[in-house]
Formats: sequence, structure tokens, C-alpha cells
Amino acid sequence: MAIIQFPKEMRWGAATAAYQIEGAATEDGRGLSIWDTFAKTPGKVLNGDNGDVACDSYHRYEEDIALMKELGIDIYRFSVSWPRIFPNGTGEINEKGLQFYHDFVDALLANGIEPMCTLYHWDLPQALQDKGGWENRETVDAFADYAELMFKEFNGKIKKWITINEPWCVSFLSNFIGLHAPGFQNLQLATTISHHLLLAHGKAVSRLRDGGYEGEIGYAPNTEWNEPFSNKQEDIDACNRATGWFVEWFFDPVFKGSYPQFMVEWFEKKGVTVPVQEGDMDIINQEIDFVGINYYTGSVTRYKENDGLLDAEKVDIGYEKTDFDWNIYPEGFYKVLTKINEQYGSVPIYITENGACYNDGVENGRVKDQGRIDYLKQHLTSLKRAMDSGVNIKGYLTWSLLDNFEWAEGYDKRFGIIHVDFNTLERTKKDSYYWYKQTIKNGFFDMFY
Ligand code: PNW
Repeated sequence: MAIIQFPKEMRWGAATAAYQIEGAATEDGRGLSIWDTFAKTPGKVLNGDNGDVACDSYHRYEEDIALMKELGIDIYRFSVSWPRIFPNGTGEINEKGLQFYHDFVDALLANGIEPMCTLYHWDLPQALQDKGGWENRETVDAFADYAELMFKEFNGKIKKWITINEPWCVSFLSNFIGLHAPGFQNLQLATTISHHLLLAHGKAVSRLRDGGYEGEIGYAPNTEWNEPFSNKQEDIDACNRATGWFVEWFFDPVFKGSYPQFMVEWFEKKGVTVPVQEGDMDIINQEIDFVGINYYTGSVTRYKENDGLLDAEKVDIGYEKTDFDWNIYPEGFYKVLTKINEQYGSVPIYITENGACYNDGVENGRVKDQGRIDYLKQHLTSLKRAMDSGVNIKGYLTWSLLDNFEWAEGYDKRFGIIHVDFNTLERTKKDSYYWYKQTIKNGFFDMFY
């Protein structure tokens, strides 16, 4: 027996995002987002999939909430579709969009589940993209207005807010690597956007505080870990850049009020600058109530001249992989959490995403996703070690409640603890669902069982 036991204050949850699960893309006055446009551009999403129907959670949320209740989660993290609220990004408010989220949040509360609301999980109103998207500073103000409307409208109902989900993905993955909407490949553009996202985060924090609204606020950067291939300084430096692109780049401004010098110098070498205007860093560098950490994977990395942006190359040394081809590296979870704790102080942390892609299907009403259970066990063991070393962990939310529209991979990659048949939309609880349910109920699990 090896029992991994969590304190009774630990909060448990599951996460999703609007475009990935809602469907109902043209219903009740919803405007278009950049993901509608991107998914319908040939060649951008595997198999030409899109989120028009997704899990149809817009219509089936009562069934989803019943599944959450049976699971026993304390918190459900979902995101609001900005173009349901402001079909044009700004200006006219769509009351039907607000009503949907009221009904949904009321149903969560009635079932004793606390809502954790992400304001931006990637579905920028297309109308704002048409005016330059996140490159345009007006989008920052449009976001702050949208955030404030939500704070006002849901004051007292939603008490946990996340401004931006994974600013690295929104900036660099979407505008430099080009894999996600809007799909550009321009480093200066992506760098500018990373700054504007942090600014949008800061302005939303100000609106919550200045408006005197109830509730806690944070953001959810994605993290990864890199182990140096050798002890050579050039390999260690390459690793520091690779992790720094996710961690320091998006944490230093919020917690220290400046961009990390080693990364700024590197970017300058590549001819790129951050368009910081006077006063920006004070807006970004405000106290937040918690930080959401998303962690999935780690790599072994070494220096390689002219390899990508960072002159860093990932080396495959044979780690086991999930069906997404991401390395399983639970040690990196521990390391990134302790690094954050050391560098930024003991800010309260919610793990806002952690989970694994396994594509096991339904056989005789059952989904035997032992790979996912093992992944969760290993990562929760690392999390517990981090807690024992003093990292201030408040809760753990797994990604994801449901199989869903996995962005550029469409419906081909499954992250849910609940299986969704994308033809019939039928939900089937996977073995991992039952394992997670038991773990939540007990507050512990047995590593070897
Ligand atoms: C996160 N990468 O996405 C998102 O927050 C979720 O919406 C998503 O479903 C989940 O992780 C699983 O992918 C990421 O390429 C997508 O580094 C891609 C990357 C990282 C995170």
C-alpha cells in the first residue's frame, strides 16, 4: 500500500471551455469567434472538424451537471463565450447569452458546485479580429468592458474568476507557430499580443477591485518543464529559455512588474521588442488572489544553433507518451510548482488543468482508460509532494470533464473522464471517472491499487 492523502480542505474539480463543448454556434444571437472562422478554413483543423455542435452542452448542461454532482466535485471550471455576450465584441449586449449563463450558473449552485469562470478561453469575437484582434490595444479595453459586465451581472454568484487562459497559447502558439486561431506566423505580432493579454488581465483585475465586486481573481498560464540533456551550460541555458518562455515571460510581469531580462535580451537578438507603454507594467503588476496552473508535459532539451526561436531542441529519450504524443513527466509538475513558489512567493494555486489524452473507446458500456488513471495518480503524487514542500495548493481541477473539440486536433483526441459519442452525443463514464469519484470521496488514493 502506498496511500497518497490530501488535506480535507483540498478542493476538487473538473474543467472545460465554451468553444470545446457548447455547440449551438448560431443560436440565441451568438456572434462568430475566430475559432468558427479558423475551423472552417480548410486544412486548419484535423478532419475539417468544428465546434458547431461539439458536446452540445448548451442544450445538455443539466445532464452534464448531474454527472458532475455524482462525481462529487466542489468546483467546475467553464468559460464564457465572449461572442455570446457581445456578438460584435463590444457595444450591444445579447441578453439571451447572459440568460444562458445565468441559468447554467444557477443550476450549478443549486447542485452545490462552485462555478470558476474563465473569461477568455480563446474564442475572440471575429468582429474584433477584423479590427486587428489582440494586436490592437482597443481589444484590451473591449475585454475589460466585457469582464466588468460579467462581474456586475454575476456579482455574488460567481466568486472565482480567471481572466485569460494560457496566454502563451493565445500569443505564441496562435500567432507565431500558427497552429491555433487566428493562425499567423509572426514573432513580433505574437510578442505584442502576449503583452496586450497581460494588460487585458491587469485591466480586468482593476475593474473587479474598483467596482467593489465580490470574488477572487487570477489567470491561468500554461507551464511545461525542461530537463537539460547534459550539464553543459549551453544546454542548461536552452532549458531555461524553453521553460522561461512559459513561466518567467508570463509570471514576472504579473508578480515582479517587469519582463525577464534574459528573455528580453534573447528576443531582442531575434529583432523583437515588447511594446510597453507608460503605466502598463503597473496595471499588469497587481496583486491577484490566486494563480491557475495548467500542466501537462515535460521534455529533455538541449542547445541547437538556429533551432526555432530559442535555439533549443527537444530530445526524445524514450519517455512514455499519451495518445497526444506528449511525454508523461510528473516530476516536471513538482519542479515547476516548487520553482513558482520559490520565485513568486506562496501565492494560492489552483491546478486549473491537468490530464491526459487517451483515445480508449466504449466496449460493452465501459471505457477502460487505465492510462489516464495512471497519469492522474502520478501527477497527484507529484502535487502532494509539492504541497508537502510548502507550495500553497488550494485545489485540483482535471482536464477535462468531457471528451471535446480538441482545437487543431478536432474530435480525434480525447481528454475527458467522460466519453462522448460525437454522433449520438451520448455520455459514458470512463473508468477514470469512477476512480476520480472515489478519490474525491476518500480524499486519498492508493498508488498501487
Ligand atoms: C490546453 N501546446 O491547450 C487548453 O487550455 C485546453 O483547452 C486544451 O484542450 C488542453 O490544454 C489539451 O490540449 C493546449 O501545443 C494546447 O503546447 C496546446 C498546447 C498547450 C496547451
